[in-house]
Amino acid sequence: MRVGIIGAGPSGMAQLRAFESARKLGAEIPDIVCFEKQSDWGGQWNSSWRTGLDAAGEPVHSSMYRHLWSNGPKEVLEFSDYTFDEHFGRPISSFPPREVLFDYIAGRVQKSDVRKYVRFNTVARWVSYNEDSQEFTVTVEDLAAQRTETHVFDKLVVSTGHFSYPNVPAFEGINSFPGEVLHAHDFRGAERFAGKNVLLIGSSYSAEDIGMQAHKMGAKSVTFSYRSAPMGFDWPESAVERPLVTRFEGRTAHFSDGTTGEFDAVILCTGYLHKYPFLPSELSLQSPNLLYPGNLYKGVVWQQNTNLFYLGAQDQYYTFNMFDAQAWFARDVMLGRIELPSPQEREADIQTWLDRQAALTDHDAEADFQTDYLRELIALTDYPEFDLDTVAVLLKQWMKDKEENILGYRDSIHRSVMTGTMATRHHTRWINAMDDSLSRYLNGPSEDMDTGALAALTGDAEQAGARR
Ligand code: FAD
Ligand code: NA7
Repeated sequence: MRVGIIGAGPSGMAQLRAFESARKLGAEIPDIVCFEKQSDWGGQWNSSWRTGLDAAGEPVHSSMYRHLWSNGPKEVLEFSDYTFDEHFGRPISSFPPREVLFDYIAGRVQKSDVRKYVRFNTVARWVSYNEDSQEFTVTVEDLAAQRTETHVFDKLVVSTGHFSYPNVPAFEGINSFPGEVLHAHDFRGAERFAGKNVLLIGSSYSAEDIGMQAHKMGAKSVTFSYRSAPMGFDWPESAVERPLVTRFEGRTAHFSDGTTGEFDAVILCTGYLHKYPFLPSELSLQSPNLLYPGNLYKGVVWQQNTNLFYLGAQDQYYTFNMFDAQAWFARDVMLGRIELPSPQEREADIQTWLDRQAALTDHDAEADFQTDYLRELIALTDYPEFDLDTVAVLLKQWMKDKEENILGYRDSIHRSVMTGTMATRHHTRWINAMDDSLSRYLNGPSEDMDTGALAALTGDAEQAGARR
């Protein structure tokens, strides 16, 4: 059997790891090739300053930015077969910055020697499926050699993510806005918004985090404009929520409640498109950003062609360990360890989840929904089980912490359900942390600073004293 994997972000890496885990336990595994258009793995977590096109002239994939710290507790995303304790050798805080999480996910796959399966700098251009031979033909371009090649597979895994193609709604007058207009995908850091009045359109994770990045970096004011509902956090004084922009006139935005505001910059935090330009429409997932996109049995298997698998296609409360659960499931379907039910039964199963999704009333219910989804998947494979009920409690606590202190929730600490280890408090409060590098994170402020300077830097005199 030949398995093709498109994308070596956390989901594709999970698929590689899933096969490796089976191989270690004595199973015969298929021939695997994973195509990754970037020069390294890590997907969104492998980010750079670049926007627009990357060095090879391909659309920049990552939407992450400087000073991006995990927006959920690491205890929710921890791998159950590779813990933070195992990777770092000591407890760390609950909300690490991007580079630290990149190090963690890369550490697991480096250890399991799966890099050999990945063709880096190789972009999937087109996929076709032959119904008679039941084979996929994948045309890829080796970007370094500037050469196209075709590869034939029996099974295909799509793990290219869905937070890279910006959803860009139109607003009257925005083309004449004299300041900067960008989508969250192209945001790389808020330093230049110091002293500026910033407008963010959208009311989800990107709006919240980029807005608070702007505040942290000294924006004069931060205004959020929502379509459906305000986020309702206890914002700092300089931040305010308004309903949707109806039009722009020069620098002035008009909101639907009749209020107006003058802005220096507009950031569209309006989400992303599911887009798979290398797939024909009959194989391509078309969905808004949902916890359960339709047409995927167990959120993974393409209903009309069960040789095709999608990983990480959901909106995400859980991430890395959910991709694992999906990858282990996809692996076992491919290896014939899990027999798929009839198309009608699969359809009924999908519908049950869609009905349940339609009835979700709030964020707590959404967290429970994805917890149950994960529970069902994990029970089907040998992916190491973990205490999902406790993780669900943690997810709800995290959302409560955000409500209580949107600038401070990342300073709270949580206990790992995998190891029982309590996270340590980070040496610097998030609002004061101006260096998001791995070395600064692990090594802390310079030891030769005097206590006063250290306290000023960390914003925590007591903690600084304790460290010394
Ligand atoms: P991706 O990470 O998007 O990886 C997809 C990979 O596919 C990339 O490496 C890409 O180069 C490759 N690829 C794409 N097209 C092709 C092609 N045609 N050919 C070959 N390769 C291709 N999650 C958290 O858990 N915590 C957070 O704090 C968090 N913050 C986030 C902040 C932002 C701004 C965004 C956008 C996402 C955030 N996420 C966070 C969610 C994040 O998407 C997941 O953690 C994870 O990266 C998804 O993994 P993936 O492998 O499914 O997709
Ligand atoms: P999300 O979570 O998909 O949210 C998209 C937001 O954009 C959401 O608030 C939408 O409002 C809003 N939106 C979409 N279209 C419009 C229009 N036309 N007008 C106004 N507002 C609109 O994307 P994010 O970027 O926040 O987060 C994606 C990932 O990145 C996530 O995993 C994070 O961890 C980081 P709605 O509520 O639908 O009215």
